[in-house]
Amino acid sequence: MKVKRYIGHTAQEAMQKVKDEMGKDALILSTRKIRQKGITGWFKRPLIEVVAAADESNEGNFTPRRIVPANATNYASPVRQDDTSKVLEKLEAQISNMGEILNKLTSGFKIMENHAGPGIKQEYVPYYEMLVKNEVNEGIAKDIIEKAGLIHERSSVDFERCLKRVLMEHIGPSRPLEVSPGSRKVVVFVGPTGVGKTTSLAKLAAIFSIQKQMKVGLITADTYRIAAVDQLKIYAEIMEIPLSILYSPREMLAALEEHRDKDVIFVDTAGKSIRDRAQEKEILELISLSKADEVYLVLSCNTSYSGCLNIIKSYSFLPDYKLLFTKMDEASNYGVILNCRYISGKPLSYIATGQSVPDDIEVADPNKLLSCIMKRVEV
Ligand SMILES: Nc1nc2c(ncn2[C@@H]2O[C@H](COP(=O)(O)OP(=O)(O)OP(=O)(O)O)[C@@H](O)[C@H]2O)c(=O)[nH]1
Ligand SMILES: [Mg+2]
Repeated sequence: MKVKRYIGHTAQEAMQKVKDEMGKDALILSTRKIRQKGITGWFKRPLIEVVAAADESNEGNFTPRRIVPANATNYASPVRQDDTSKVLEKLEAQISNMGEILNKLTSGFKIMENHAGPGIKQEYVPYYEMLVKNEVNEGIAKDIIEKAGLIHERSSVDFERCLKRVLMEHIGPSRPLEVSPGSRKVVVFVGPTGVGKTTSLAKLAAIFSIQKQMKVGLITADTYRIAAVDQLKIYAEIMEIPLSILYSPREMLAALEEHRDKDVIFVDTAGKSIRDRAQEKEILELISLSKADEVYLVLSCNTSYSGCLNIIKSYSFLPDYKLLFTKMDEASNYGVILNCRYISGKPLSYIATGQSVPDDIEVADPNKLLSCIMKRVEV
């Protein structure tokens, strides 16, 4: 099964792309209007995004089980109140993003002006700059360089090796999901809205059920939006995995009972906005009622440093969790992963690298991360 996103200037154009690539019977998962990137995008006609699925073995000859024309009637509808607030929210995010870019530029100039760096020995400055260029936060980069410097000065080991050692300690070992047949594991996905919780959950559900031949169950507690339930329903139908829908955390016990024979149960939750205390309570209830074995905090690699800081702070109510990163394909480098590891102290699990289910996810590889963070050394 392959899930892919198509963009067109009109619905017809996007649908034509779907037809051309996936065949005329591709399953349409969702359609929506999207704005073009950048401030100027708000003044241009919106584009149309269509997410479609097709069985890879049957591509071009796929018989849909059910067609869900999500949002299909929305094209001509006038701008509503919630659309306006979404536009404002996006504008705010873009403005804060611009602030972030300005900060980075200013700090870049500071490095150029004062080549000695922020209290760092001259010989280490190129490494500091390399980390900062790879979007490691300046304070974190300084701390890492200082730690490596201390090891270097106390030993005869060259600085680069010391730096790699310290970076490896901060990246830490990866802790992907381990499931053994018969021992039912409950895994809960939490995170901000739109980061890729449901898609990542579907990718792992497919890997565990199709590739690893485990008995998988799905539970969704995201009943705030009809489209959210439909999204997981479609994945569940395609993968032939049973799905239970919870309208209140209290229904968790009954749902678990429905999945009593499963090896692993994936629980999807609604995206949480920062400081939503009611939703925090609901997530905690879901975790405790399901006796969750693992919780994955899903974060997008597109998030700024201050964004990550706020998200990680806002999830400090969780007893424990692992970090799962998405949208690596849209990010320019890997510093964000190191920053989140450093701030949260929580282990890495998976990195998602695109929209295709189940292909675009991999176990976080510390060596690969290290070499990406250490790239472009200018010494
Ligand atoms: N480029 C890219 N897109 C991704 C990735 N993971 C998810 N997406 C896309 O991000 C969008 C949102 O994904 P969802 O899985 O619905 O996100 P969510 O966190 O469940 O969203 P809510 O339930 O609304 O909070 C979809 O268009 C996905 O296809 C990824 O690794 N790379
Ligand atoms: Mg979701």
